[in-house]
Amino acid sequence: MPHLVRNHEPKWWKEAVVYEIYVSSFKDSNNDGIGDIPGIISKLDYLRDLGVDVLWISPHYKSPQVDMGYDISDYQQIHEPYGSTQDIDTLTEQTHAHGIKIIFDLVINHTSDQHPWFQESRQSLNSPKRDWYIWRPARYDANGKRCPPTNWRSNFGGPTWTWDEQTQQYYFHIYAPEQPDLNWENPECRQAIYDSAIRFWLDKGIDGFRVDTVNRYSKNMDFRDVPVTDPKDETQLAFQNFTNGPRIHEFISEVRSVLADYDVFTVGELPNTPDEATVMRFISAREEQLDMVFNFDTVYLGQTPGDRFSLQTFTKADFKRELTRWQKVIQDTDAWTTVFLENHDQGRSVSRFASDDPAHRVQAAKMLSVVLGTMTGTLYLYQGQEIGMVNAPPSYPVEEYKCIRSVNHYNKIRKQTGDDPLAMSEALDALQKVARDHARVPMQWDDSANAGFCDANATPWMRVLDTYKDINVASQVGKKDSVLEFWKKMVRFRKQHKELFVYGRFHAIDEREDLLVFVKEAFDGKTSLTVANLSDQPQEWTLPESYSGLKLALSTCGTPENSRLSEFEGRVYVSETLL
Ligand code: TEU
Ligand code: CA
Repeated sequence: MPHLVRNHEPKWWKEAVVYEIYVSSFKDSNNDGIGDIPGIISKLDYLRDLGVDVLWISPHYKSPQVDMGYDISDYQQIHEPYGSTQDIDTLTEQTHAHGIKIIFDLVINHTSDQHPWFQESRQSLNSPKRDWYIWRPARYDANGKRCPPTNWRSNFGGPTWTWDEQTQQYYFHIYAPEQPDLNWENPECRQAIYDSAIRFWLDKGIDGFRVDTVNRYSKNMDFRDVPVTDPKDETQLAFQNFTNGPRIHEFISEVRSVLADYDVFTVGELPNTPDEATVMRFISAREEQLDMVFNFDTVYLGQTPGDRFSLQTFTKADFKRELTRWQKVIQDTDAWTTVFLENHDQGRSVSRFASDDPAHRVQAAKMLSVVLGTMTGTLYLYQGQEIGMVNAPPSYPVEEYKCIRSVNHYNKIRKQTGDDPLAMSEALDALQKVARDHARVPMQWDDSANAGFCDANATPWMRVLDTYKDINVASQVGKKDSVLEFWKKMVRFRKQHKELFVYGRFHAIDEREDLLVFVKEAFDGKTSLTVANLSDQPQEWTLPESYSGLKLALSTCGTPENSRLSEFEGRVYVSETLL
């Protein structure tokens, strides 16, 4: 039944396919082993051919790189190995010349401890910038031992508080000690953030921001202990106390009013927020907060909220439920959503949600492309996803994991268990499944040594995965059955029928464990049906009676069979008028 109402006001950023570039690992132009801005510029033709509309550039700002640039020491300078101010201006200009827009990462929950603001803040108790960060006195236990103000655990392990010798107080940090949280309660501090981190770049003509950990600006400022749930650890999970705090919407409104003078969009990270009503307040258009957010419920599958490396099992039913949840929530509302399975903080989707077995991974990657490419929302791809890159294998040595979160976790287990072999092998297994490192290895461009990321005689900052010989751009360009060419086709198809795929109404129509089947309806009555076999076994399947008028438009399989789906096959059927 055509519903004849256009629910979502059309916007360019709703229709966009956004591609995230992790600068360090995309393309190294000068063989120092670190990806850089000229490297990105050299690949703009590739990105245009892929069909992406927006580039999201991971933090390129000056940084000591304790957390890969999410620790910024100067918002207006460039991390030197990445290039110069001239390079970033050229990137913006060249990206635009390719008909592509560009957004930057906005990291304003915290700075680096090397930022001049923090340097000044830590000088003395009456520094004019003392209140720009969150300082609290120590507590003392019954034995007179000095303790942090709360027992909260930071996101990278260890306390959220670090002692400062000079001024004899603790400062607060949700992430690493080298990433002190800015005090958003201080209006002067907020204005400095807006000028330095936001207006400065908008005035240069960028098209928006991916907003880092946006729901953590406001905390519970009364700082009380949480109940002990993990007696083994000196700190306790407490993320509820620094997520979606009491003033969060007020702060985001203010940010929004800074952005209001520009034609830009924002996509905010909304970690640890599964509650639908809470999310709606961030994404409903009339709330005037963010244009859309990343909900992490799908990529968190298999992890414990707040405790990434405590692995849990999850089923295909869990995957389907989480993946499709926001499709329905935004329906009949003025809210907008995102479609994604990867970013620089997550393992590879083929490995996590399908199969990286060499016998299946090409089919599996294409199947995920069919699913994502026909879902409602703004579609995000992460570098390497378009060629079906997979996680590092179980044999990957622990020394190769570089991410602060991975390293901290491994060291913590070593310390807690006295290097117990079983515990250590479990820890390594967890890294192999969900470490952030899998997304951060060099992009696989060709089959030369170092995969074309840098020259053979250079040393990449992270080792290139051995899979580069089989999974790389050069071997897929122009090859009909490749993951890359499939993604290109999918992106074109999505845009051609954007009323259906970008904006359409969604409903799931099959409850079989191994199949994901959903229908999309455009406001003018056009219909499509997506079917995906999530298993490594063929499945008997025929088009449901009520949709028998639809015609096969696309399949991941060379010769699709009438009543049977092959392993990891994905298909899209559409109303005849669309063919
Ligand atoms: O990550 C945001 C964040 O809160 C994550 O810790 C998230 O909760 C986690 O991935 C879920 O397990 C952002 C950046 O994407 C990340 O790279 C940074 O390390 C972090 O912020 C700090 O800036
Ligand atoms: Ca370089």
